[in-house]
Amino acid sequence: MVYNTPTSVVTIDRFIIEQERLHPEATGELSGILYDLALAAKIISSKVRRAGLVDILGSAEAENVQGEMQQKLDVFANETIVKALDHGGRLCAMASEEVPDIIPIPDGFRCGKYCLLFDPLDGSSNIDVNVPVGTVFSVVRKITRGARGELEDMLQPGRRQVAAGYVIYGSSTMLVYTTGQGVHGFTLDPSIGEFLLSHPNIRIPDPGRYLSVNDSYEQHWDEPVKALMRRYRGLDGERKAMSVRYVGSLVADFHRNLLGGGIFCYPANVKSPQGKLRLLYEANPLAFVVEQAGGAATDGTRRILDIHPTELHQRIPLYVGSKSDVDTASAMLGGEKLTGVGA
Ligand code: P6P
Repeated sequence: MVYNTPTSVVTIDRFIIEQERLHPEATGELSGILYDLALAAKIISSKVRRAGLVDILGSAEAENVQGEMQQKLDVFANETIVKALDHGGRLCAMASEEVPDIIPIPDGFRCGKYCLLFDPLDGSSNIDVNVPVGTVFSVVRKITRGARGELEDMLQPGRRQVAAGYVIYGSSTMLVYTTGQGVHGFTLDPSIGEFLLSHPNIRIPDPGRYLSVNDSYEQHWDEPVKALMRRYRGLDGERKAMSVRYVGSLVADFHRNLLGGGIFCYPANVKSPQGKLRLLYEANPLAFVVEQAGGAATDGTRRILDIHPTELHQRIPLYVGSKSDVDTASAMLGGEKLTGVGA
């Protein structure tokens, strides 16, 4: 991994403004969405970091409260994002993993030209064992007539995204995003409450070092998937074995592979015939990020960003990471050769 080490302290707000200046036609609405997402991330980070203190704080029935606390953290994260973004006048609707239907902009607030889709706190069950969790987000333009967002605005192929990224609440809190001008990472300095540019122009190493897959499902995979995993493990003599790293938290596994090179795989299996992960607010945003970092993403047969969604919470098999490793998946699973738009 090679970054242009920043020579000065660049806050995310300053970076967003500088990126906006690259687009004379920009109105600042997309920048406003990114500011508001960064604010929501700081608030969620503060709460997630204290989740482990529930027991120490002497709350009665720690087990129950801890369990309840986790569940509440999903709801808290969802409400934090909705409240941070529902009144800025930049969005016409939102969609959340936590909410069955689209979330309208409240009456009395102006509607904007963008839609936000997000998973507010993916992997929250990992919080009580201190495994990193994350927020994943995707922004698309409104395509329907009228002021208010509709389901059709949400059901756009991932190639129509104008921004996407994630926040990882790990050993540090990082916000990683793209607007189609490369991928940039910002680390939260809690002492000043600012996201500072720490990883400019992230490029995913290729070929990758890491294989992330839950092979407890191996018995449920079809033969091509089993052969693919044998290939990644170097068992068929066709390539060097990859190191297996899987923490069961999508954002954590994806982020490690983005920086270190590798592939995250969640194949379809008997339990989850369409895979487990969600297309609109997990696969699509991570696919946009990884392509902008020089990687690729497929469901095994199609480029993720070309898939036309049919349902808000639809699931999809996912192979995402270093391009040559994803191309191996496409070749062995009968998929299209991926060209992607990686910068
Ligand atoms: P499994 C967490 O529940 C999650 O949605 C993702 O963050 C993670 O990648 C996946 O599920 C793990 O699923 O079936 O391996 O436990």
